[in-house]
Amino acid sequence: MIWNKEIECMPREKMRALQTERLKELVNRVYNNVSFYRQRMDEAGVKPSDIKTLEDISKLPFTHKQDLRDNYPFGLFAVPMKDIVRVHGSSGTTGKPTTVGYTKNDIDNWSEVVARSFTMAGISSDDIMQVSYGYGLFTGGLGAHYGAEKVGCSVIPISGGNTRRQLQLMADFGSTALACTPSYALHLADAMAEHGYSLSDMKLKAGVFGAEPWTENMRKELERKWGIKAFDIYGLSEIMGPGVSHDCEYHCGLHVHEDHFFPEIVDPETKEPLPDGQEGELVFTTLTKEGIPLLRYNTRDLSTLYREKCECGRTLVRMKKITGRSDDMLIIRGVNLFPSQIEHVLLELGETSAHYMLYVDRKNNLDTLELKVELDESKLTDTIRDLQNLSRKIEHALNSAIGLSVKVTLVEPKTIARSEGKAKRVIDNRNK
Ligand code: DLL
Repeated sequence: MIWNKEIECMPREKMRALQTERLKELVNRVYNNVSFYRQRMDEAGVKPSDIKTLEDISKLPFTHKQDLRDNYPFGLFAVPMKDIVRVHGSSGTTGKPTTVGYTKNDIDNWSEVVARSFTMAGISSDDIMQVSYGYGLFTGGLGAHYGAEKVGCSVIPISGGNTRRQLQLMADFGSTALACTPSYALHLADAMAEHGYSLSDMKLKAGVFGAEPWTENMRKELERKWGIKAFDIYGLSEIMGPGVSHDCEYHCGLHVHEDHFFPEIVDPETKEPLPDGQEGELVFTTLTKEGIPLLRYNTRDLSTLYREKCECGRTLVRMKKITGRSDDMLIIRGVNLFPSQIEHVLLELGETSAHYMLYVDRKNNLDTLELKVELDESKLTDTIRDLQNLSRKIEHALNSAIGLSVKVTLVEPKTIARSEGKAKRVIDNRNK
């Protein structure tokens, strides 16, 4: 099923024409309404009238998270506060939160893109959706909520946390769709037995998981543990929230709602635009947003764009599943490493759980890497020798996959901290 066939299957030339019109209007609007953009564009020597084609977008300056922080809280808003009907924010790990504002139209457009996204997951008005993303300043809860209501689902706005209650309501209400982070979905699956439930008590059919990177192997694991189809939902608060892109049943990348969010890929070093098929930093321009429109916002997420038509019939540009952020990349003894590579190897082996934590340290000027990974319940009766063999096997697999030696420590089930929202996978003690 397709939610908005006209847009989602629009011929590419027609989509380009729509985007060009919207881009020109946007650039005029921000130049006239936001002093920050007027100043940036003046400094770059570019006037709104210089933007005539989509390619001209490369003349525009980039925007970064720091620009939102510098203009905290509302300095980048392009409309008066009386037109803002909602504020969200992301806390981040350092410094001030970044705040974003939505007009009534923005909320309508956001609900539309989330509705399109959920429809890609086969979700319809027949479904009971449990929204277990956090409700609050984080965009996950309310973003999913409005989209699910637009689709006509019966929405259970349970928010994140309280695992026992999540499982109880899932069983009692017969939730058929679950929206939460993939790490929390894994935790919920593992917690079922402990709380006296089994898969036969549940009616779940689909999961829409996002807000953090996860691998194809994790998709298989979640599909197996829950007996569901698992989908990837991507987004970020600066651009809108969840629903910037989503994958369809063919899982060949995420369809970007490009009539609202224009994507580019740029070289992480030179920041020059890269052609389709090449990996780089994902940059978005919000083509319709009124509250806080952003020009060429560099997400730092690493992806690749594909424009061939998908088997599902959608012509929307696809972005490759995100494997990490350029600023989450660890450099260990000169080797680039993303936590998702560890997840891939662990699940490929399939001999431990997928709960892990990576500890980075520096001893005698040498980076060290230790992986703590939880044993599967079934391995608890193994002999010490078996367990030693298992850790050596994992060390070997990691070494050949990432080219680094990693000390693997097997720990008991449920000893690694669980997150109800975004998982924390790395503790880097090198700069302490
Ligand atoms: O995480 C919005 C969201 C909520 C998306 C619920 C999906 C579901 P922020 O807190 O601003 O917004 O964090 C955005 O999270 O730049 C990515 O690095 C990461 N991220 C979000 N979705 C995915 C995904 C929300 N599907 C940041 N895969 C983004 C990988 C993701 N990373």
